Amino acid sequence: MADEFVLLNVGPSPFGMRVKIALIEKGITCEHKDENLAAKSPLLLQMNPIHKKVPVLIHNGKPMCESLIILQYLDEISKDKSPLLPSDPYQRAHARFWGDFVDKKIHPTGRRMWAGKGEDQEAGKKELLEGLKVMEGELGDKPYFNGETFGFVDLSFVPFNAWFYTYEKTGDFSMEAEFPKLAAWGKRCMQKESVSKCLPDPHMIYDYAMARRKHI
Ligand code: GS8
Repeated sequence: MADEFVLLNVGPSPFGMRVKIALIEKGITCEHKDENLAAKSPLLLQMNPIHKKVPVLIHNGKPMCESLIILQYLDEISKDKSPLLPSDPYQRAHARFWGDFVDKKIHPTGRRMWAGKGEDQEAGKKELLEGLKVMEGELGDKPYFNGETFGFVDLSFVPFNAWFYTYEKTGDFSMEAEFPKLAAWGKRCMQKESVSKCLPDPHMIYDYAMARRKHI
């Protein structure tokens, strides 16, 4: 019997986008089920009873949670097709470090900025810009974070390319002017079909963020 994959997700989730891109990179066919986070399905609550969050990837009935862990799982079960993590153990640890940095220093600070107000928003902006500066330094003059090929760190970070517009609008700065290497990297990644297929229109993300903001 063929392997069965089901992804529980919501469209604007940068974490879900990671998994969608990885599935395409790995050539894995998957059923997609959209969740409503305001009324979570019994399936989501059953599959991710601890965090109750998306994405959840269900492989032959067995759930996996946490996007970076899901990416590593997909890489392990499909090693030969579009490898995501480098083969060298030190380089693998290095890539995991940067994926974790995105989760700790980009996503929460960006959210604090677009969802926050006043001093909180300013503090979020300051931290986000610091985080983006560090990412720009890590990318340097390489085409991708790992060097010549799209890999784990690119995949962890690229969904935020769809969020950059929201960051620019709510933080009143320009990615192109402040972080030209990241802006060019984002465009480079968008040339990959797996990425352009999975990243929503940045204006849609902005509308979603502004609508959410009213309820936070
Ligand atoms: C984060 C998942 C998450 O925050 C990962 O998969 O990498 N560390 C996890 N998911 C959000 C949607 S995206 O903002 C979520 O499911 N939120 C529902 C809730 O908090 O109730």
